[in-house]
Amino acid sequence: MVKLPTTCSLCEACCAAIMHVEGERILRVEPDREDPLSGGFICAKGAAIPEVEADPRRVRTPLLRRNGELQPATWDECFAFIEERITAIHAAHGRDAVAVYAGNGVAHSLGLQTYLADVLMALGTKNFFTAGTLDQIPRQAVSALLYGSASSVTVPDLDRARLVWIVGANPLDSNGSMLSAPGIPRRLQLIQQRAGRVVVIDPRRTNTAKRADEHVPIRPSGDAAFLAAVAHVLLEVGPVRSSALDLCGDIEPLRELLRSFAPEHVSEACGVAAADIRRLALELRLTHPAAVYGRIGTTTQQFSSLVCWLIDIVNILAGNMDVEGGAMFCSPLLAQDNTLGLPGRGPGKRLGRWRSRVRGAQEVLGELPAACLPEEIMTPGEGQVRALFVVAGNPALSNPDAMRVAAALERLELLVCMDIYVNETGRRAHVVLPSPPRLAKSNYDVMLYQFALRRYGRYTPAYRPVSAQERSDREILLRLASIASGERWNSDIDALDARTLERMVQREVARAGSSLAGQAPAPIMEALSRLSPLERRLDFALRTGPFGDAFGARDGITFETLRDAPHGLDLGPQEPRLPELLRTPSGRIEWLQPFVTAEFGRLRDWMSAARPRFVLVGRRQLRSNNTWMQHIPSLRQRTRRCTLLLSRTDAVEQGLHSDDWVEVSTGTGKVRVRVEVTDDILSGVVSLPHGWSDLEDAAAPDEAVQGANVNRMTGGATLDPLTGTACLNGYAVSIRRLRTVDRK
Ligand SMILES: Nc1nc2c(c(=O)[nH]1)N[C@H]1C(S)=C(S)[C@@H](COP(=O)(O)OP(=O)(O)OC[C@H]3O[C@@H](n4cnc5c(=O)[nH]c(N)nc54)[C@H](O)[C@@H]3O)O[C@H]1N2
Ligand SMILES: Nc1nc2c(c(=O)[nH]1)N[C@H]1C(S)=C(S)[C@@H](COP(=O)(O)OP(=O)(O)OC[C@H]3O[C@@H](n4cnc5c(=O)[nH]c(N)nc54)[C@H](O)[C@@H]3O)O[C@H]1N2
Ligand code: SF4
Ligand SMILES: [Mo]
Repeated sequence: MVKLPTTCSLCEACCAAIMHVEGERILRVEPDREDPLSGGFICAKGAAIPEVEADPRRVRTPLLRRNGELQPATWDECFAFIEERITAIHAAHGRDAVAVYAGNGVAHSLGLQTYLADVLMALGTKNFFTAGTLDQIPRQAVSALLYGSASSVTVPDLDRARLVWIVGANPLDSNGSMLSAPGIPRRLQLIQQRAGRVVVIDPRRTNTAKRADEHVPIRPSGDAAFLAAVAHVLLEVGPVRSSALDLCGDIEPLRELLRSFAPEHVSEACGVAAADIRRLALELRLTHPAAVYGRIGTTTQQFSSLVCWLIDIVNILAGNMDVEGGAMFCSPLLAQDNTLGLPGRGPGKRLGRWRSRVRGAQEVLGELPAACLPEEIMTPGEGQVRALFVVAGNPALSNPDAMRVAAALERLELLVCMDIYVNETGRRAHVVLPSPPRLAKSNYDVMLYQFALRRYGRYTPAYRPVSAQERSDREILLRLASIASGERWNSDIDALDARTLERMVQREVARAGSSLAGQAPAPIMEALSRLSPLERRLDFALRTGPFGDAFGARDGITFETLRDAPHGLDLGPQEPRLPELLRTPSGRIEWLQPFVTAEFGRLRDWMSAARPRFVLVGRRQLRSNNTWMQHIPSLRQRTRRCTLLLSRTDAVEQGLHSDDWVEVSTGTGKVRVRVEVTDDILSGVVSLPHGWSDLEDAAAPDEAVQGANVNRMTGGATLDPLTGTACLNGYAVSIRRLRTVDRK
């Protein structure tokens, strides 16, 4: 038996773990107590890795649809089939006819995220969609506008803060998001032990709210009004001086924008008493360091981009932006766009470089809103999507207007899914291409360490090579890239890989302000050649990163430094990064954005509009992982139920009891679920988790994990105006009691 250091990587916490391995089997997984970031924490999902890896439902060979059924096939057959269809579609209908949907799994896989870029480059399609427009894109788009880089997203410095506001997030169950901080329960407890305070702002009294010092039950989507009032109060008492505030330049226009948002004016609309808003704002003004942090409840609601903007404004006005213990910009070990090039200034980011064909939604950070995907498949005309690659995602379940998505998927001339299961999307595919098992993959959480509490990275090499029946994610994606670029599927992928790497090196050497300035590409390529192709990419990003040795130009880290730290390479806590981090043309924080004025107008309308009787919000439960892992035995527990949470007051009024069945509906669709009456949710708000499939549509029907797909009801119509992100929280629903006979 061997004990292998690894990273769980199932969610964003990036817990360090030790796998006990015997032969091909993972016997158990335990926390790695030597790891400086996670300090000995894993959750039930991490402990379930052995079950996931041994799961008989896992796809272990490629599948190809024959006579209407997915059947085992050889890799060669699958690639040849894809090549034939893609070549024909490209020839007849052009580049945009082939689309890509990258799911959440991409963010958790080194091979997928590294080589997906190669596929996109080769495809040259504007139809690139990701789960990001169902998730964090408003946060990143606002950062791109204000600071010139989508990576410039702050994390709350939990380890040093004295006050933290958690807005629309439930890290006790989600384990944190855009915040890689394993062991959130302990970290929050330590804040309290330091006599600090944790405040949770959420319509539901979540597990995080229960542990907090104060819970502010806010009306769904009331955050923009609430935070505008907080900013209003901060301006009234006078903002705290800081370098972030200085970098904002003249803030007079901000007073004008926020003038009408006094607490007394917004209180009714957001459901928080004016006196409480003032008290909370003053506490934030007077407690240092402190941080306001927002997640899913702030980025997938009615005013997502405006709320993200307001969170930054509040952090800046309260003197908490970019200070230790406050809201901190991270330095990852790998290069990213806010560490490369000249510090303090840059070209900035422009949104809307292209538009979606059917509804003209604007491009955001290189992608189009996922909510547009079904119409791009269903609407005839030039540029209609006819083929789709789904990489580690499950849009049939996770995307808004899910029934329409499912119908659209069935219309495709080619649907290729890269996944380890046949999920509700894969069930409709022509080809399913499985990733190799965990033991045959190397790992580094590129995207997630961007939001780590510490300057940290941890690399796990593959324990064994891929077998003759398996293909690495790199190989699969490079073969798809070959096909997309018009070459044969079996052309030399190492040569393709090397050409891409060489282009990356050339581009970096030529970049103004590059740490490689003056170096020739050839010796750099030569230096990289000591490693495997995937490790070369990592080495290049490390050595051109903020702590890298710039290929000998300075002292710093290389791939070997990382490799020699199997329990994690920790370069300490985050440090302030302004103004160096900025990549805006002005070299300032460009806070005054045109979208804000328009959004405040929309907010005023919303504040005075009639209220729906019920609005729905989502929730995550500890033993879940979006649309997958439902069926894993140790995760099928009572804590994970697909019930509609309903407040006791509303239950009495509606004559409903726990376990009664109801039909919940919107103009888009309806679901049937059981009620769970609770004291932990605001009256007028109901909550249903996502990720459950309806029994009739389940890829693997299983009574024991039966649920309802909430995305049958979410509309693809109301999108965040700046980013096209779907509104998955705070939309109106109707509730109707079902009698036993109606349930048939
Ligand atoms: N109503 C509602 N809808 C939501 C949300 C919500 O809160 N409410 N949340 C949204 C959010 S935040 C997100 S991120 C999206 C997620 O949306 P998706 O990304 O579409 O769905 P996931 O279930 O995360 O899909 C991950 C897939 O990756 C696969 N996978 C796991 N490991 C591997 C691997 O090693 N290789 C490969 N190839 N595949 C692997 C899994 O089997 C699974 O099918 O859902 C969104 N949808
Ligand atoms: N166990 C588990 N962990 C996960 C996942 C999972 O499926 N299961 N998914 C992972 C993914 S992909 C992500 S993106 C993260 C998400 O991580 P989180 O954002 O922490 O997860 P949620 O539980 O969805 O928390 C969102 C909270 O927002 C609240 N909310 C809804 N609408 C509003 C609103 O208008 N205002 C305010 N203030 N609050 C509102 C909801 O009540 C809910 O408590 O979790 C990740 N971790
Ligand atoms: S918190 Fe996330 S990363 Fe940590 S063990 Fe659980 S699933 Fe894995
Ligand atoms: Mo997500």
